[in-house]
Amino acid sequence: MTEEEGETVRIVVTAFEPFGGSAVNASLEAVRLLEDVETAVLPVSFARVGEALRGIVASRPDAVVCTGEAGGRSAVSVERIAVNLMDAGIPDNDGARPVDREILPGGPAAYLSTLPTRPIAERIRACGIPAELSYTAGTYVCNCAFYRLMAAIRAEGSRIPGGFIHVPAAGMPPERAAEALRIAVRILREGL
Ligand code: PCA
Repeated sequence: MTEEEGETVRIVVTAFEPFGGSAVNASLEAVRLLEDVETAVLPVSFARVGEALRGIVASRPDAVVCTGEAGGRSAVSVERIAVNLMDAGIPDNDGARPVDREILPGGPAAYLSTLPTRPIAERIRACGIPAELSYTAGTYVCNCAFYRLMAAIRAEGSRIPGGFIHVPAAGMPPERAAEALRIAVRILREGL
């Protein structure tokens, strides 16, 4: 479809700024290489990331894929579940370090990704890039962003696909991580 036919599909892919004393974030290095998607950089802030995501969802995109880097993982992790818990091992970029706290007090215990997670992981692997389905996005800001994204989509009464993909913090070249994200975006476009 062409733009003239009014069928422009808006897919927003977010990355995170560096945190924890690092000068770079692998998600940002990868997302910078993407073409034909809208991109946004999220703050590594428990307090501020929700507002940023609500703004993105309120702009009525057709899909939102959040990405972040995962230390200690060597494969692209297609996350399936966000939990209503903050347990920060290190302070976020605002100096906050919540422990044993709910993201949304009284909110649902968890949200599931509405991305086609299994096809995404399988297609990335088929292209020779290590990828896996993951059942925890941790309890730091990435999980919080994933949870806030799904809550925002729900609050808008929207049914758009949304979810989270972790790329390895180290050991995977940005172009390879970007290729994995392009595959995810392609699958989303096929389904929209
Ligand atoms: N990774 C962190 C937060 C930002 C990022 O890129 C995480 O996995 O929670």
